[in-house]
Amino acid sequence: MLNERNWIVTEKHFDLKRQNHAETIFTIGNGYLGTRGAHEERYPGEERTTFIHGVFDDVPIVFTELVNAPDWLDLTLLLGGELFSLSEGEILTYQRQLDLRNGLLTRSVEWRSPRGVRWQLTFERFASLANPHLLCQRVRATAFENVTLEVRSTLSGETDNLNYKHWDWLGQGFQRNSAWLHLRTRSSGIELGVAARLSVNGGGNLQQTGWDTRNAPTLVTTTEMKSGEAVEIEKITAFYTSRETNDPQGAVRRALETLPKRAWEGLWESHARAWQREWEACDVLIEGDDHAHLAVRFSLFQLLAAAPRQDERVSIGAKALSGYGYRGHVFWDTEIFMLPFFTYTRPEVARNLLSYRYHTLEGARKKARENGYKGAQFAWESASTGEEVTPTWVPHPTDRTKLIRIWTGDIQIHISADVCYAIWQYWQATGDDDFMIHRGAEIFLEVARFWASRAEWNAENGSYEFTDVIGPDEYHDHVDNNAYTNALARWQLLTALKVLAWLEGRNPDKAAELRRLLELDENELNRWREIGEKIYWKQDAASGLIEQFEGYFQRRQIDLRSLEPRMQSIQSLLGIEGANDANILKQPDVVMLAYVLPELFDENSLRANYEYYNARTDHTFGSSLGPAIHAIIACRIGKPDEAYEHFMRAALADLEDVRGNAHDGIHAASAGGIWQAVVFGFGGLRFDPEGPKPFPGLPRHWKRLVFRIKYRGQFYEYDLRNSPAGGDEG
Ligand code: IFM
Repeated sequence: MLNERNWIVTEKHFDLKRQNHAETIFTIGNGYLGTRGAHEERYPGEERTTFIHGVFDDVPIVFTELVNAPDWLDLTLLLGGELFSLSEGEILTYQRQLDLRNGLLTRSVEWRSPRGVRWQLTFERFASLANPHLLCQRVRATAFENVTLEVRSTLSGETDNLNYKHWDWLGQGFQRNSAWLHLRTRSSGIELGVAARLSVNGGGNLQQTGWDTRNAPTLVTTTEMKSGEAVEIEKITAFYTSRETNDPQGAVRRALETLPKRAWEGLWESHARAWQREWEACDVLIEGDDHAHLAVRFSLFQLLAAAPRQDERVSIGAKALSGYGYRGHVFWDTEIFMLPFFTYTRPEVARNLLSYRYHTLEGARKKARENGYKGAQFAWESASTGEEVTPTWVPHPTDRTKLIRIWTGDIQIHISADVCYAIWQYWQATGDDDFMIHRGAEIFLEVARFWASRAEWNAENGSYEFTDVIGPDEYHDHVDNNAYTNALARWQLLTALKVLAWLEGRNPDKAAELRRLLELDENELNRWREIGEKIYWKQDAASGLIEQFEGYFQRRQIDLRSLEPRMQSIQSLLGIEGANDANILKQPDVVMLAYVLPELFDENSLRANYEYYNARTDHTFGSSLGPAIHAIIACRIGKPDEAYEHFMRAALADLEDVRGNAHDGIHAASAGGIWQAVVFGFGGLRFDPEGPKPFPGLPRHWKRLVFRIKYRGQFYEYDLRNSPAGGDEG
């Protein structure tokens, strides 16, 4: 399936105005760290960041954030004494390419210096997938005059997060061609070792020197180049933190010492093989739509680049490892949007991501306790401990004199059920009983306990209610009986009972241990059933329409079409209160429910709810999480063209920056949603007792769709084609 087309993302022009968007797009990573695509040389306004999974540190307002690690890209080139910078001189040719097959980022430039010397330069870099502690760079430089080339490489511990500093200096070392730094984060006390080795091959009269400047050791090599002769610069950097070893600075030095003199080729081979194995598990082929095909692969690449393979104490944040957006915090984005991709193609990664929720269960218990509830309430935004890290107040986006109260951390409670939903889906898909026995079941029971303590009995209508919540649609806060929240709570409570019953049969000792540990008795279990069965639920019998929350139908009716064309979200147009009072949604809510729990909808009600809410959703500037879900439901009601429109809105969110915010980092949830839209939307994949089965409905112009999944240990590949008449064949 690994065909030759649609693997390369290309940038044809150097454009500083769009540099932050390009940095996001050209992010590379290996599941240990991610590095934005800043250039080797520096430019004003750049965001050169490397985030290492799990390296969080305290910061005002957002509590904690992923820390920008020391920059490993830095290479300053002095070409015949002139500083190489694309802002100076003349760019004769320019091309930057990310090869999605293997994460190789290449930049080829022909440049005439201000003094008129012509240079040909090729920069390459990759973050090894085979050994995620190693980062590799190579530069080939050819001058068309006899000149001196000077290469400087600084390892700087002065990096910051948008001006906020997290690193304290502990030590450093400097040798002929290598340097190392030992740092520690200020509050969380995570130690980091970083070392770099610089070698220059070619030219004559090679001299290596440098400066052992405190917190910025700099390696310097000069060589005399002859006109037309190529010189090759190789730089290998190693990172370790105290999260993996007690001796990070020793580990990085050893990592470099054991490498051969010229290490690129060997490291490249094992790296490229590792990527090939990844793609063999999950590649998607789309024939007839190169644009969509590249966008799908780009999304999968970014998910794979952020997928923790060696660490089960971290998860993927909303912007993966590619930008400052949401500061590395983890949302339901991971469980509901990204996880299905991993569950069905790379279950080992899915297990790690779910284990993160197990390891942060204490934080969820704390949150429940502090809010006066029982059990475990997962944080809306989570970081290393699982405690709530949603900011409470943030500066107003346009009026900096004002603060906005963010309520999601207080009352967007559906996430606790979403985590369980993802565990259940993983368990169904993999049959990983071990995970359910030792981790999943405890989470299920603790979350059920939370729901039961959060539910309120309403004697008047004879049901249990969840009042004062935020559902998936965040334009509406402080609402009562949000349909998504209530349905997921019901599902969770009743499924927790099933999980416990299963555990009692499968591993009675573990069941007894959990009952003892959690002090669970029959009364409590009966109460879960009673609440689950009596949760408030309202659906119009004739139309099948579900009210998103109590009173939603009475909100101010706005015809979205009357506000088009617009370049801002409905919330910015109407203000927070204005949007809250109106009937426009930021993202699917009842439609989201239709996707997550399809058994609650028959054909008519699926159509009725989709049509109703689709017309009232801010698809263009609401949440990026929405379009992929709308695409799936549009497929299910037989509207492939409309589905395709939603799908492309999701697929191009990053590559073409359709929302104008891709500079903050990739839309990782959307990336996961795109895979789901392909597989469960256009591919129509469903699971019944006999196994997975596709019910395809390809967009008219797609000739062929091929994808593969792993289900209960077996691989399945689907090769779906559009028949010439326009229908499709499985
Ligand atoms: O989790 C999402 C939410 O659904 C919409 N606002 C952004 C969050 C992070 O992506």
